[in-house]
Parts: sequence; structure tokens; C-alpha cells
Amino acid sequence: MTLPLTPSPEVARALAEGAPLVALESTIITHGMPWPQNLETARAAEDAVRAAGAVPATMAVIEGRIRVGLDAETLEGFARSTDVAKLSRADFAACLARGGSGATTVSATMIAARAAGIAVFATGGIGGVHRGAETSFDISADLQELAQTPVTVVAAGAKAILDLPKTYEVLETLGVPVIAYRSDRLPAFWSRDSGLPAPLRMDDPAEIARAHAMRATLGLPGGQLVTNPIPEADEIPSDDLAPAITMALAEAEARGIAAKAVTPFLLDRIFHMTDGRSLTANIALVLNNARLAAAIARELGASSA
Ligand code: PSU
Repeated sequence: MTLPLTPSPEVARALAEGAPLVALESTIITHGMPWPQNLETARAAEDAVRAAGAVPATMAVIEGRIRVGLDAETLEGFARSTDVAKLSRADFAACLARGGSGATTVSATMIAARAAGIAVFATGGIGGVHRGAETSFDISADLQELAQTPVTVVAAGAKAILDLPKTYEVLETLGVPVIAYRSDRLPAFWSRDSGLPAPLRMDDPAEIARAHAMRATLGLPGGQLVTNPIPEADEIPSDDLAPAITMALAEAEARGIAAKAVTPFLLDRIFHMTDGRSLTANIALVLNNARLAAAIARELGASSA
């Protein structure tokens, strides 16, 4: 069976030339942000990657094919639609086999990136262990994916709606390197400091690229999580956000929101409760991650050349 993969002309050229590429996901567009900021951010993230000297590859599944790099019309169609499936490792192959369409989460984007030969991926914040997981068992497929698929993921940490200590504990158990960029602390998505110490710190994209290559040399499966704190000017201190997170979680529980619907519900409630401040911060951190991912992708190309 041949891989149902369609790169855009820009991505196909970059792959043929060995130019640095950065994967971007599409769930953040369909389930993570409201219209029209979702489309503006998707475009701005692509531009940020280009400005930093790499080629962006926004991933999605359309009519049974993995699209690597989306044209303007497709991107806008995704951003406008309200009933797109949210794909992760568990349903990715089934969607392709049925000729379906869907947005890729972190786990599905990592699978698509590996299939396309792209080693670096920028997102906002990864999924992780949900609060109350001791009874709900709700743990994002993103964590298992990091343990299995050799892609370096740049994020502002795991989303602060999660149980962060448990999320990082699971990543440690799974053997996923968590590298804090230019910080001794792990960030908390909208805030720069989660209060948790960083297991590893690196200050230079070249070093992060070498660590990625070294895992392959050692024959280790899985990727790396690079935590990149939101720029100081854009952060929302954790104390300001805590009441909104608590209220949103209580609402989700009262309304019986479960499984894939939890994260989009919480992000939307927090957006309304903070009068849009959480979205402004989310956009800033996505662009910041796109820039760092491009720098790592460039170094990775240089080190393997
Ligand atoms: N980053 C953001 N916003 C998002 C996401 C990432 O800034 O909405 C998405 C990613 O696609 C990630 C998903 O994989 O949230 C996590 O969803 P869940 O907790 O259901 O696994």
C-alpha cells in the first residue's frame, strides 16, 4: 500500500532540496481558537517559520490523504468549519482508510511529520494528564506519541488546564527528554513559570538539534519535547489565571464534558472568562514556538549535511 501523502508544491520543493521544514498542526485551528483569529494565527505561524529561514508544513487529512502544507483556500475552509474531526494516533489510519477528513492533533501531526520526513514541529501547548485523571484516566495521546515518534516538538509546555506535575512525571516514565529552552523552570503555557524545575536545559538550538540526532544514532525511538516559555511581555501570571481555570473545570464536570471535547471546551471557556486575554497569549506563544522550531530545523539540516 502506498502512503497517501500529498505535499504542497512549496513543501515538495523543500523536501527535494533538503531545506529545513517545520510541521504545524491543524487542531489548534479547528478546535483551539475561535474564528477569525484561528486563520490569522495559522497564517502568521507559517510566515514566522518562513521569516526564520524554514518552510512551514501545516498538516491535515483531506479525503483520505495526508496533506503536508495547505493551500490558502483549504486552510481557510478548515478555519471556518465547525464540524471537523479531531484526529489522534487511535483514529488516524481509520480516517485515511475511509477517505475521511480531519484536523491533526499533536500526536497525529507527529505521525504525519515522520511519514513526510520532517523532524521538527511547532505547536502551542501539548496535551497531557488531565486533572482528576486518577478517576477519569484522561491522559492525552500526545504523551505516548512523544515516546514513540522521532519528532522534536516545540511547545510552551503542556497546557495549564492540565495536572502539570503528573504530566511531566508521565513524560519521565516514558523516557521523553523534556528540554527547557533558556530556563531552569518548566513553563505553564500562558505563564512563564510552572514552579516545576526543568529536567534538562538547553540555550542553543544547535544543541537541541544535536540531541535529536543523537537519539537516532543511539537507536532510541521517540522524540523530544522542547518547552519554550511565552515571551515576558505576553504572559499571564498563573495567579491571574487560576480562578478561570478552576471555574472552567467545574463547568466541564457539571456538564459532563469528556474525552476529546474537554480541551476545546476549557480553552473556549477560559477565552471568555479572560475577555480574550488567554487567546492573545496563546497566539504570541505559538509564533514564538514557530520561530524556535525553525531555528532547530535549520541546525538539524546543518548538522546532518
Ligand atoms: N496547542 C494550542 N491549542 C490547542 C492544541 C495545542 O495552543 O488546542 C491542541 C493540540 O492539537 C493537542 C490537543 O494535541 O490540543 C490536545 O488535546 P487532548 O487534550 O484532547 O489530547
